[in-house]
Amino acid sequence: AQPTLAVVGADRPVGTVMRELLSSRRNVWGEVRLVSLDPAAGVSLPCRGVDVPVSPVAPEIFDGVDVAIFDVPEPAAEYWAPVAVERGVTVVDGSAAFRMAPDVPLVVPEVNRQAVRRRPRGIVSGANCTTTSMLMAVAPLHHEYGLRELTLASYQAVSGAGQVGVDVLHDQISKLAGDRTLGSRPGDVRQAVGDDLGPFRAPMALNVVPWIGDLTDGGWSSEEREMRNESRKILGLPDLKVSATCVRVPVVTGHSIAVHAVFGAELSADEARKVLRNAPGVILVDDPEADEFPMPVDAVGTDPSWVGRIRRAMDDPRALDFFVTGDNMRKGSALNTVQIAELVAMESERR
Ligand code: 2RA
Repeated sequence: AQPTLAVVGADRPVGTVMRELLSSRRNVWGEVRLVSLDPAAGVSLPCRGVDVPVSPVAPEIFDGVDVAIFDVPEPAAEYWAPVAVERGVTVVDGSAAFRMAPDVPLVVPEVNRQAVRRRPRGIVSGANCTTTSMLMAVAPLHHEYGLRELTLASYQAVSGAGQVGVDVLHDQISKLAGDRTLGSRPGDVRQAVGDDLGPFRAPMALNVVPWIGDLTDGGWSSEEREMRNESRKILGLPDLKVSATCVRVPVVTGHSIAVHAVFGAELSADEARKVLRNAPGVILVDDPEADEFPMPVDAVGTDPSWVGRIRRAMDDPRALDFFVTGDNMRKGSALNTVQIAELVAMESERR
């Protein structure tokens, strides 16, 4: 019999993308149960061409489920994942709750699919959305040339902060529309935007904000620390040097990363292009003369990581600079977790 899947958080934005993916990918699932954290859930939502009732989360909802994908905030994942595991479910969690636990594999299937096999806690984690898109391009180059160091700057969409982030950006843009004066200094949007900053620390419209997540030791944001720690874990390089600066930009969907990667061997931009052309889940878009660059406007709604602007560093023949963009709602979150769930299902079938 085909395995039973539960989607926990099916009514949230990432859950919505998951339902779209389940409706369009090769179907490996028997029953799909849609689950919400909302105790008043009861609506039906479309999935695989039919309306499926959404049940409020409860221990019994996991009875008979083989795999559960969680797209819920960390505290809810911490509470409900063990409840599901207790009932025999393999949990694929998209939150940061378990990512760095040594007994929980952290998986990007194109990079380290074999890691799903060892999951003593019954939980597999998907990585941070920025890390995932970036590693899709970095990992194939690492496998050929041996990665030594990463210097990263991210340009992250407001949807990474949830639907509220998207709503706040749209509200702020509406307030600014048509106003060419914008306060006493051109470009100073603070007054026009007002106090409603939503989940952000500063205005998002017509601005960039070099802060994502919480403050951690040494002034690093939690997002920057996650990029370092998760890259190390997924690539199996515990000593990899990683420095990231994570920045929120007024883009609705699509996280981008400027990457400076130092390798153990010399490589040319053409050699890198050849590797990336053959890498699964990567699209090479690298023709500046024809205005072809990887950008969120093009990557939104697509599965792969878009890579371009590949240059050999001017001062180091072992280093490359390039730009990566990926849809943070798809490969960054929903798609990656759905792929992991499919891997778990396939592997259980083989056993
Ligand atoms: C962000 N990476 O973009 C995070 C998503 N949780 O805010």
